[in-house]
Amino acid sequence: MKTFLVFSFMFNFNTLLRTTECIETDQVLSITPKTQEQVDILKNVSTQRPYGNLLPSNSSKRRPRSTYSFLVLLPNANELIEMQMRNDSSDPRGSTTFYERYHTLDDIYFWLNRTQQDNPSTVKLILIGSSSEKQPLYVLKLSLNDRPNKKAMWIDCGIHAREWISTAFCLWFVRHSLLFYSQNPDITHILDNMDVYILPVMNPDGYKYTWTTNRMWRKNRAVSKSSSCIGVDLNRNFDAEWCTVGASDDPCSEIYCGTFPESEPESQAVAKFLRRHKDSVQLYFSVHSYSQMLLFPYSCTLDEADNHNELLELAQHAAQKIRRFYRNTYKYGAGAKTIYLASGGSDDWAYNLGIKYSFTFELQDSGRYGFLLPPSYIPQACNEALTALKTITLKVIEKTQAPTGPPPAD
Ligand code: DDK
Ligand code: ZN
Repeated sequence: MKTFLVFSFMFNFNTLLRTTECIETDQVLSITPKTQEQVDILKNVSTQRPYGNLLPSNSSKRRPRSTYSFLVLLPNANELIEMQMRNDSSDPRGSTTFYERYHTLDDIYFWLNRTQQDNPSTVKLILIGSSSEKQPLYVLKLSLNDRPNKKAMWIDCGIHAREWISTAFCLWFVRHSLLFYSQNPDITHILDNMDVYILPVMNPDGYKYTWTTNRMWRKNRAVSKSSSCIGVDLNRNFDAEWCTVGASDDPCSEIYCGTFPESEPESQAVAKFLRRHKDSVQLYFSVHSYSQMLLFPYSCTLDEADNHNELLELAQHAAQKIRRFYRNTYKYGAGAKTIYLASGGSDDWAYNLGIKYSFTFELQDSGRYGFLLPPSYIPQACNEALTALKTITLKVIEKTQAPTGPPPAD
């Protein structure tokens, strides 16, 4: 087992853990993770980035979950993880709703069916494919009227398994749409003019694995032919400068691009669906966490997209709204310059397909809890993303669609 020597300036102790005793900076800690999960958690907190690359990965076999041999960081992480898996009956607040909690994959499948059954005229369930472990990939289609030639938007969540707030957002969005259509003018205007395709869990195998085995898992669970390492990063598997920058051809890497573009059934299902619907789909949203950013193409190159300025303006407006309503800061810009160069991403691919309004949202937080965002943060995190999504979509409708009301009299 490796022992890592980690300088504490890599950690943001002050903001990372509220309940911990004060720790002096510039202290050298000796940390011995005992399981792969602990290694992954260390990477999470040490780099403050959606994927870690400072610490070497340790390929030793997983041992049963045990107490950690170093103080401060991980005892609390275990508690955090437990808290997130709690359901209502053990929730001390008692009154939280379904949408203010995280859910298992089985719960989400149940919710999908239930949502369709309760709203038979407005919600359709579309099976677009299945995962490597043969879990179904369901898209919800929200269609609140049957105007001919209606445009549509796409939203996917849960490309990355550990980004639980992302999947929580997709559920939140559906609830908001069904509950506030004809009450809230923004969502009403959006749904009057657009259908919505929502994929709440693009990576069901990985998501399940984060509930059963390793909370910090990112990739899918595909078995490799050339290695004993598992999983492809689905957000490096799309056909956009595939595997050139910010991606790895090593199956053991967290950003493994797979064997060829769309080699994975999950990314292939999404790509096929969007190719089939590209004439109607005007907007693409992919929801991730964490780091509070509104990103748009390109991430796979430093070149600017054709409509860079338009996208920048849309993202800027959205970030301003979040700041005004929720007093929270989101960075915005082209992916390559705002977060990092990364090829094979779904947003760049969708953009090149012709969906000129293509965004990746990185939701809360900015590193304190990282992927382990407590459930009590779900409402604000989702409302921030909802505000951004609505702001952008309303402007796109305004720019691209003729007014729907009766034609003005001469
Ligand atoms: O996939 C990533 O590493 C993050 C989300 Se965790 C997004 C990077 C920018 C968009 C890539 N197309
Ligand atoms: Zn992600």
